[in-house]
Amino acid sequence: MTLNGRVRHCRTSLVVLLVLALGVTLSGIAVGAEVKVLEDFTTITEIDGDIVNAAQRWRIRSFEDPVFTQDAEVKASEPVSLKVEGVFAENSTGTRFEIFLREEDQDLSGYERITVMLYPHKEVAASALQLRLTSGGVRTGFYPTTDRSTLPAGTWSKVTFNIPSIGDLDKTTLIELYLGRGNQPSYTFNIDTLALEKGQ
Ligand SMILES: [Ca+2]
Repeated sequence: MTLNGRVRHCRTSLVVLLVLALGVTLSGIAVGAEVKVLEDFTTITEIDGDIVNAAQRWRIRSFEDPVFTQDAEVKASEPVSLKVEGVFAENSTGTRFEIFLREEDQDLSGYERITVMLYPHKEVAASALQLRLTSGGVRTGFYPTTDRSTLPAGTWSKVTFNIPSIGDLDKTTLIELYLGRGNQPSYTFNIDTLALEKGQ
């Protein structure tokens, strides 16, 4: 190889390396969802009856004598999760959380998924979980999880709901999270890390 040939060869190799490095960097940027955590129960300021005030304001419905505990042992994210124990109200088909979003968290525009971490103490079918939103005063229908499996007892599962297309999502005031009762008279679960996601 001539001197010129070697120089050309080196330049070509350098260009190939740069292109490869750029490709790896770009793929690194493309991989990994963008996540905005709405709730991790780091700051629980009040537990009062069926209400929990944390980053968002949570109210549980159709669940008799709910007991809420800050659980530092079982948690998906530090320092605690919220443990929920209760009895399904008579004739109810299940229970639901009404999650009232703080004003600064009401813009869901551009997000694709709502995710939440659940730790059921008895296994639960993913089909028992549903979600609906109220945005700009418009309430959606029920949306299923993207999962079709069973959430096993005694472990954390990430539950995903695709955000419904109901037009403008910049004033989403309420997320409702439903848990069907199945044939259970009572139920215990831990809940943590409610988040918005976009990208893969
Ligand atoms: Ca947490």
